[in-house]
Amino acid sequence: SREIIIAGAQMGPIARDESRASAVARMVALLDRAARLGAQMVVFPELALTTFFPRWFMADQQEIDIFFETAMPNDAVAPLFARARALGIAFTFGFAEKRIADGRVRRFNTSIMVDTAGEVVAHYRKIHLPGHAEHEPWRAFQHLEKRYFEPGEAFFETVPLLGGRFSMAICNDRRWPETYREMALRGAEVATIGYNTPLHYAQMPDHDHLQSFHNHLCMQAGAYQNGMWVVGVGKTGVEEGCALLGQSCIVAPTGEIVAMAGTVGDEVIVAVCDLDRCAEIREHVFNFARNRRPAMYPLLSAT
Ligand code: ING
Repeated sequence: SREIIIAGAQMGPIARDESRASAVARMVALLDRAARLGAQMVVFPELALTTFFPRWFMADQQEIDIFFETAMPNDAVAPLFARARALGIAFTFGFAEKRIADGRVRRFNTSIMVDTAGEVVAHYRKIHLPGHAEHEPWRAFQHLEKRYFEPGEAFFETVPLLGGRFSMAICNDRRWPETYREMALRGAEVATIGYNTPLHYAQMPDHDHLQSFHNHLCMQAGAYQNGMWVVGVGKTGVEEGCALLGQSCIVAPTGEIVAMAGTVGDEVIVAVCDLDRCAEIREHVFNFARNRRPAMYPLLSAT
């Protein structure tokens, strides 16, 4: 068996004016608690350093850019990197990334993977951006990810770490079956997925009561149909008046939820994840080589 103890570090609300130092201090406290529980890897939510700012329309780019990091690592997250390195713990977290690339400023909803030595070993930039690009005042709150971020242009890579292979996704990505299949075809054994999910979905309020069900449905199906561990970790609670879904969870390759958060605040969940258990699925019911027939799904690979 290849057992890794993985923790999900769920976070409660981050206020609009909460400092990076405050959010990072909370992350360090969660890391310490995860360490006491034996964790070797800690997964933090999407946009873990700031409030979920796409809930507001802002016209002024300078105001928007307050929520972005222009370097990573940076001084604000140094205490987190230092503590994790001292503890020998790998971790992932999401943040708003502003970078200069190809001679122009680019902004992404990004997640990074940091190894046990404190080195950034992978970036992932959110591929499926939900929401809308223009101010829509009819909504109780905005969801302007399509305005504030560009879609990621790199694929779902896998990273060798702690004796396994890890892939990152972010929030809306977890709703798309393609996310998990692409990761699994690339050999991923664990998918880490941070999320910020409002309980209210403005275009379809009749589904609001289904947010919890859909959250787990997607990750349990993704885990089972691809024989992967899935670690889904939310930013939760009522954040600036907007209720965000909790129920962070760790899902086994069988699709079973083996750990789940019970609060809507800062909370650590932990599970012993035997990566060899992926084979229970990938060598049998979802043996891709033996049973999958990609030639019969030509539209799946069509752009
Ligand atoms: N948030 C939400 C998510 O995909 C959403 C958007 C909410 C989509 C509810 C569908 C239903 O979980 C982010 N940040 O992607």
